[in-house]
Amino acid sequence: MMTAPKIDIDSFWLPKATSTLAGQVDSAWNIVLYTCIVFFLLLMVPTGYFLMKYRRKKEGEVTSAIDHSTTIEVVWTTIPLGVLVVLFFVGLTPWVSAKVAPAGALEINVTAKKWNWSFQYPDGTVSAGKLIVPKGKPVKLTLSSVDVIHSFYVPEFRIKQDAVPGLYTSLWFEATEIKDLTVLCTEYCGNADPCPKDESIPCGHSDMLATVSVLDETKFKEWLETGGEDKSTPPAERGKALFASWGCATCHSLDGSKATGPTMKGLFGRKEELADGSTVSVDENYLRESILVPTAKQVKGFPLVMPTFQGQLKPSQVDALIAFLKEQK
Ligand code: HEC
Ligand SMILES: [Cu+2]
Repeated sequence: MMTAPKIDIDSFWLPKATSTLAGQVDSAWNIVLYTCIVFFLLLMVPTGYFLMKYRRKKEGEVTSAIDHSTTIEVVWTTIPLGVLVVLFFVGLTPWVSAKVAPAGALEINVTAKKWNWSFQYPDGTVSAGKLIVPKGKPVKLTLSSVDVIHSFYVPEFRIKQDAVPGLYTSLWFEATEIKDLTVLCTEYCGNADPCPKDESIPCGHSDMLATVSVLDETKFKEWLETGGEDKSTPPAERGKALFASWGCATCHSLDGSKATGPTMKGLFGRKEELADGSTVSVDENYLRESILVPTAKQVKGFPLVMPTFQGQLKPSQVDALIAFLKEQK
């Protein structure tokens, strides 16, 4: 299990709201909740009272038989109907605002897969596990999934939307505070089985966490220009982070154990047996090709299930991954 996200609670039960939509969602929630509480009490308190007052007090007592009252029926039909019609519109208004993104919103494609999120920007920059957005600008997310249904949820923004394979869904938000928040996958499902022994490797929807970093506009532009690369960290270290955030670790172990794919332990320099009977020695070119065109050479004993990372990872990210893989002795 990954560590549970820390969420600031500043009202009685809701996490601190930090999007422009959140106010509307919270008022709708409060109106529905308090209406329900009022009606619950209106029904339950008299029920309790009548139970006491009209209980059978002595053996053989017979209740008076009232079988019809048009007035009461009209009252208990029209009042709830009126209340429900009002509640419908109370819910519809924020729902419509949450569905329709303002023109000129920054469009980001979100791809969900077992068990991580990646975010693609209009200029082609792809960021895995980290959604970077500017403060005070509308952002439209278009979601899709490559495998099963996932559900994108940022409690502080009060937005949630399923990511469905073969379908695009969307939502939008405008962040109001410079802050790091957590994206949760709220798809209600058990964990994958079997899970890797290393508990820091995400396994299951409940482990599918990502970060939303809200930056001010200049910092955001800087980040986008450099493609989110922090050049001050050594490549192997960046590679390590990429290996985790791009989900390589779900299929490749670092400790020699066999998973969906071959282990990365001792990979560099070894002679790899391929499915067609030939062998190849693992060098930088082989690693690069394995990441970008996994179907080019199939390792003996493994299925061709690795997704291609061509067009997703930048050349410098592939270099960083290779630097990291070379260190797995
Ligand atoms: C869905 C599972 C899966 C994911 C995710 C995955 N791989 Fe693979 N990978 C495989 C399988 C299976 C093979 C062996 C079959 C083949 O050659 O395509 C493989 C082969 C490789 C090889 C060649 C290994 C060898 O022993 O010769 C390398 C290198 C590699 N993957 C790196 C990566 C990196 C880096 C990532 C993340 C960016 C990644 N893989 C993500 C399943 C996966
Ligand atoms: Cu999920």
